[in-house]
Amino acid sequence: MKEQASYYIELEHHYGAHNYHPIPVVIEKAAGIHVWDTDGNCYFDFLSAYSAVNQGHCHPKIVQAMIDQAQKVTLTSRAFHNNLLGEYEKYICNYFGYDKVLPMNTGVEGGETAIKLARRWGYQVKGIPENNAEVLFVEGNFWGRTMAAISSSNDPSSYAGFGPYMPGFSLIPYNNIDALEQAFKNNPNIAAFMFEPIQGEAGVVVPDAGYLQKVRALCSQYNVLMIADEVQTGLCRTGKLLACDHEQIKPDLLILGKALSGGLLPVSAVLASDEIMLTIQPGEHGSTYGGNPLACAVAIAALEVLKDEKLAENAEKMGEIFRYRMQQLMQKTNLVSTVRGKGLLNAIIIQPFGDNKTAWDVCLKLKEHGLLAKQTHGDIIRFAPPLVINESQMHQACDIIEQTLLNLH
Ligand code: IF1
Repeated sequence: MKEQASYYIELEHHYGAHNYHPIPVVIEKAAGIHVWDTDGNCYFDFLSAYSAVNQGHCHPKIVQAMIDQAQKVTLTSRAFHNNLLGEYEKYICNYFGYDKVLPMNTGVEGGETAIKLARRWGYQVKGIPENNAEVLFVEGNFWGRTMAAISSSNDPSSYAGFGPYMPGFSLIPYNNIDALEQAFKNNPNIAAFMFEPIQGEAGVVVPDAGYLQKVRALCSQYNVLMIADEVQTGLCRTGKLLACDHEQIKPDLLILGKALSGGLLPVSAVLASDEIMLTIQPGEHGSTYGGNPLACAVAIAALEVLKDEKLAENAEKMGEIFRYRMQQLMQKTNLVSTVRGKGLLNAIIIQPFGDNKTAWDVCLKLKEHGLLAKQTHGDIIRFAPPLVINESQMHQACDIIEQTLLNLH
């Protein structure tokens, strides 16, 4: 007997931690840009699991790579070699143009790994006195939920009530080159500057044109490692392979995650030069599942799909259509005050309406009309469909957004 959606929601409420407040929909199946709930209703997925399914849900080629490898060997640990890890490491290093990769699992593990590498490089190469390395972050950053990640956050919903916090982190405003140079001038112990080329959780905050190039120049000038967190902006999401590619700059450390596996299992990676990567010796960092053969096979397939299906170019084109449609919508209603983004990482800002209804209420209505999206920070709705969306699907989805917003009361 098929259970009601409420049955599944109740189970989660009773037996699961209450660390999320999901939109009330119970997904049972997914393929490409669509998901289906337990009642058989079909939805456009305009969140893409926070940009983890850029290739589309359950991409056949990536699923097949997983099935094939799962029937050979899935996990050897790094205590032994296997016949996938080296092939994957060579593939991803050549794909992004770095000497070496350190494979991990989640995005936040990638961030933690990058900070450990930066501190090591700071002591061994830059000559910062032991235990004095500083890593600089920007206000509004989000790179995960670990103690280090929340220690670098200025968002109380991320850090409040979890102290004491990790030392050696400081914050400057995002998209502010003067503040960056001032920080570098004032503190010779800064090992790295870690930031998102476009801020995701902050609400798709796009910095001024030229910001990335100026950051690159200042980091080089002051011998500070530039760490780009491309966990959400990378892998074709913003219309280029990497968001850094919009300004033709190359970070010293590149953090990837999410769509690196096409949404099949957690796979993350940190890429860097030999000078940086070799500051960590055997036994000084690692992970049970980091670089496991199953993840390697899946990640190679996921990266091949990005190129084979020209998903950066499609994201660029479909993103233009989306922002154009939203700008048209802004002429018809004052509910939407802003649309911003790059490629298929976009967001709109919703003005309060009705009896103090918010973006959450809009998302509930969008769900009723067959499109799933999620609000962030109260008044912002992020729209990030899988990069395989085509022109007619994009127009259908924009029709739903338009009809929903024009009929709100
Ligand atoms: C949640 C959003 C939040 C990330 C960037 C690293 C990580 C993330 C730029 C860590 C993770 C996820 C986490 C998830 C919701 C989602 C998210 F920004 F994508 F919307 F929270 F802000 N760098 N973002 O965005 O990767 O360890 O999760 O694999 O925690 O609610 P992870």
